[in-house]
Amino acid sequence: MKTVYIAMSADLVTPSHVQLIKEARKLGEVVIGLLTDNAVAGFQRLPYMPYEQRKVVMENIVGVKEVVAQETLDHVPNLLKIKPDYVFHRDDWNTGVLRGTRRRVIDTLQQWGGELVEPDPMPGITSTSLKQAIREVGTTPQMRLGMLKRLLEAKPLIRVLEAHSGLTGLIAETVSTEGDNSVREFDGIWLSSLTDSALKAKPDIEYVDRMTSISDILETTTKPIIFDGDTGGITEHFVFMVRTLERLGVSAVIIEDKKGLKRNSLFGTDASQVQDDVEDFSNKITCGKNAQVTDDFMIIARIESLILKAGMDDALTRAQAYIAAGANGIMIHSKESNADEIMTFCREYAKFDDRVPLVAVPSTYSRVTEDELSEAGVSIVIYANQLLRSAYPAMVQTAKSILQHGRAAEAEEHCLPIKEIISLIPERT
Ligand code: SPV
Ligand code: MG
Repeated sequence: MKTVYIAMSADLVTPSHVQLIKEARKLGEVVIGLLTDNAVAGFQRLPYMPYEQRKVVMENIVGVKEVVAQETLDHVPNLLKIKPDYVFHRDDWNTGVLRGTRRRVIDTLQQWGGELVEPDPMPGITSTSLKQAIREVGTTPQMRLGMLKRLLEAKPLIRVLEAHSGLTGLIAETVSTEGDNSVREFDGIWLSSLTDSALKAKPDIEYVDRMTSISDILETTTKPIIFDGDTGGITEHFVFMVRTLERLGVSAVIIEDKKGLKRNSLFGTDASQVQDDVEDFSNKITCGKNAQVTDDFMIIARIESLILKAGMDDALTRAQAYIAAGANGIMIHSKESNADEIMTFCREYAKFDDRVPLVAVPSTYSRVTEDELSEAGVSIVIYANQLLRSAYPAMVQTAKSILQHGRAAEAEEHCLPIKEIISLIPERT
């Protein structure tokens, strides 16, 4: 009996998958190389279903002899082990990020006279229509909540973009760029207190109601959400915040170790701000952890020592204390124009025996690259305010142009065409 190998991620199984397996079955026994979460995360967004769930589905499809894990996008390691007579793949990977993978499959099969078989894609099912279908299906609070932990296990660096409305949520959800071997996307969404407040023309002082923006963003997105919880309020209130966020399917809350009237960190010492006592803030973390219902919700402790000029030793002592109190992550914040103090913190942090994922927010030190942060041990990079900061000057420019010219014609070239704005959000039928 000959062997046919088919690699797939099988997140949304369609008649096209079943058809492919049926055709493959005519040539031999079908082995599915099911891409692990790590393999998929390396080149596109994480599957909705974790590997184990996708495996159960594929093992129960008629015609599948065996499901094996494919740990990389590259089929070669599995091909060398299995030495299949055929590899089946839809004839849709000659261009785009998979073309290099296809080339290596052909070269490897040649070693034992294997053959690549490429049936035409099934009419009516394109990857675009599938992506659209997935977005329509959406996600559940439980699935979304667990997604951040899964991402942390599957990817060395998680890239998170701020959103403050349904529309900016859509940008974080859908914008992507294609490189040679991967599609780059944002992995998650940051609900910033600064941009939520600025949008309502209020200062960032824990005053505005954030529920509308959470609700709008939940509606237009499926990616994991990290909520900027400010100080978390008093401990007795924070426990309710934890449960509310969990119920909504938010993956993590970041709380900062300040007390009293909170001001935005980027004021630094220009505004009077008071850092919380280590013991009190640690207690808040522990109470939050005790209050949560799910296993996957993360409480991330944000250290303001560098912002408030309390020194590196203070920052490191607090990191240790907050981890001991149960924090699932540490965000170290800085408002310096370069990443030097962040890098020093990372170097010292790497020596800790007990470590949790590190979060950085390179707003003022924006020249640092994701690769440099990742190399230093950072797991989550948050782009905390760039969407709102870029939208505001564009809107002011348009307003000025209309005033200057006494008409809107000159502003048109900077505007989204009317045809596009009216169809930007598809109507649900
Ligand atoms: C926010 O985005 O609201 C933050 C990050 O908390 S910062 O503005 O840098 O304090
Ligand atoms: Mg904030």
